[in-house]
Amino acid sequence: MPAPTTIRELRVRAVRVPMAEPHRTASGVIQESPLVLVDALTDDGVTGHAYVFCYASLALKPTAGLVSALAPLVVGQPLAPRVIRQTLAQRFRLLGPQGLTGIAMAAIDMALWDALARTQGLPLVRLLGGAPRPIPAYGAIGFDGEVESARVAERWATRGLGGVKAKIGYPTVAEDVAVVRAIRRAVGDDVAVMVDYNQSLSPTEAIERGRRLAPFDLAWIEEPTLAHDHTGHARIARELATPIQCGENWWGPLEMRQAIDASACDLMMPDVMKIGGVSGWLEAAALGAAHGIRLSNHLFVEVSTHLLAMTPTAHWLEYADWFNPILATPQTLVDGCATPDERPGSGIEWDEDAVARYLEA
Ligand code: SMN
Ligand code: MG
Repeated sequence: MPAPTTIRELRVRAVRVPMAEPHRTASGVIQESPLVLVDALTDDGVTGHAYVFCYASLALKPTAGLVSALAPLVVGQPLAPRVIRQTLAQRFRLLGPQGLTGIAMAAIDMALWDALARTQGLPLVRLLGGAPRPIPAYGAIGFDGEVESARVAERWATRGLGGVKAKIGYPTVAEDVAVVRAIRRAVGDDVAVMVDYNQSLSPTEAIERGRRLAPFDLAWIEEPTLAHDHTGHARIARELATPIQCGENWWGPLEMRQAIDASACDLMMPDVMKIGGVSGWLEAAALGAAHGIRLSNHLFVEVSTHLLAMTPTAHWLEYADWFNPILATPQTLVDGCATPDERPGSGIEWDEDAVARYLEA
């Protein structure tokens, strides 16, 4: 038997990638993408790539520092991402596997899976026993008012996307209704329209506002209340006919299980980073399949395209191009769908010139 591939080195870099347009939500504005890039070098000459999104630039250096601090637990070990995940999880049992520690573990996990797929000469979707297939994509609309929201919605629809998702949660329900009405008018009845409150309402307000949005045939209402308030979400889901969507802020498959146990929502959209990397997603996909719950992703378009393609209950791909400036081969869309391609790995290659430009000293 050949000796198992081992991990030779972890390289960690931090970049701040400017956004073409700021992304406004009911819970704050994102002006740039603070990303930590991880390269996992193996002893057979393969390098795996992954990035994590720190949301706020102030978290960039602490996250990069955490990933670097974990290198001694990883370097010299066999390239077995699920084993490494257990080692790291055990290491963080007392400190806690959430927040920056969770992000650091996911960064390593995703880089190791990318390396493993490359070592095997397979795209990630095939390594995981799936096959490339097209996943329908939707585009994002910021918290930008009636006119701009309708304009952006029309732009996505013209590009062939079958769905659009608008940030709402304006000061009044009348404004929410006006924005959704304008979007529906702009895209017609055949494009799916979703809305995202980014946790900005109380459960009671969410029920009141959700009822006023009923005439617009929304595909879902996302995070109407606090992300970790599963009981509150369950109340909303019980009262409204429109499906409730949650998941981008769940830390690990255990929290997803708690949300399922609470009947918190109808649809789920784990974030591959917060759910625990590729290893965490595999557990989430199994939970989704066992419970018959449709799953979408949150950001991380390339690796999520591979993962959705092998997820039995895959629903929508959230498309975003924010991180494209540092990617040599960003995910493409054809007829409004993303399909993982046949290159080995999870679809991530750096544009090294761009990385050098945005590198944080
Ligand atoms: C979102 C929020 C914050 C940063 C990125 C994305 C959002 C989404 O809730 O659903 O895409
Ligand atoms: Mg969201």
